[in-house]
Amino acid sequence: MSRKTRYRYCFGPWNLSEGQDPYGPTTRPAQSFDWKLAALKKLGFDAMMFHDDDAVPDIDTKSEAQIRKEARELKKRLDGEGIVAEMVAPRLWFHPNTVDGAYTSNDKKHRQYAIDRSKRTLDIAHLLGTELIVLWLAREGTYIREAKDGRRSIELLVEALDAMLSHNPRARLAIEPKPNEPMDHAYVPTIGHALALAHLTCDPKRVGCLIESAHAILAGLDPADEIDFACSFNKLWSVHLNDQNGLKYDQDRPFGCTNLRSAFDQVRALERNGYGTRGEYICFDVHPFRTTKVEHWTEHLANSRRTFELVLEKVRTFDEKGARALIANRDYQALDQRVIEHLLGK
Ligand code: XUL
Ligand code: MN
Repeated sequence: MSRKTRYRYCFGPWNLSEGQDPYGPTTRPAQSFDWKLAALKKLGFDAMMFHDDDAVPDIDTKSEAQIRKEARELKKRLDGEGIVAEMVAPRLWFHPNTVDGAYTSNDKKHRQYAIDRSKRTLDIAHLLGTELIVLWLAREGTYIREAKDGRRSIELLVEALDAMLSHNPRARLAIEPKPNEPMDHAYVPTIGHALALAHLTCDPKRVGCLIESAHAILAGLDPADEIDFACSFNKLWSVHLNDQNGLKYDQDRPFGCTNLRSAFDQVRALERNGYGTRGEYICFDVHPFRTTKVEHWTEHLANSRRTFELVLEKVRTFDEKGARALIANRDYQALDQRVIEHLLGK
């Protein structure tokens, strides 16, 4: 049992976002990386997660030597602050070369760009002291299904993963599936797809996954079941806990704010699987509401962590023995009510 796991917490610089949406500009002024790092420390978080260009801004304009130099400097800064780099993810959805997808672009030169940039991401991660690479396959899919050959796209994804696995024999690739947005349909929409894809690569043991609550909900799945599924393969290497109100755009709401019972089930699944005991972090991929004032800018992160800890208390005080007795008697009606009343403090 992992009853005494001391969870460690993480977020990324993009989680202190400025409020822009497709219909309107920012509502808070841009802040520097230093400000964000100071906020992370002040909130008492343990680690930061990075996109490659969070770690090395304007990465496409820099030489390999310069990228390495800046990554080393960042590592020193993080060490000085006592903050760990949890993972690095290649941001393969901004650059003009990724308009038609990155690894599955129909243009060979653009596919090469994506692979080269991913290799730089592995180098940066290594210099930051982590071998964990997160792959959110943002534009690997289509807007128009006939525009790409689905089977060929899977081959191209495997080629890209193999190139990364060979580039650094210690790197571990955690695929973060999401079923849609920005694409109409993504090629790797669920954890099942991610783990099946792992088995086509040259080193399946080093290809695992990251579960984001909102992405599972967008796929019509229960995030707690996704957690159990991934853990059955020992492949849950990171999580992006957050919340999502139905099948809409990806909302990245504070953890537990929409569905407390689902939050309970997710934390219970993490506990039962011993998540966090092998160095995994609780990462919150949450954003402030657009309406959030500057003076309240970090509260969605503090609140997500506070909710996690309160829900954890509920998980640890749930009458598991009583629940097992109800299950043995197939009295799921009573079990249902017991969970509700436990969450309501009765
Ligand atoms: C997108 C998303 C990303 C990844 C990191 O929906 O969740 O922020 O977590 O690239
Ligand atoms: Mn995420």
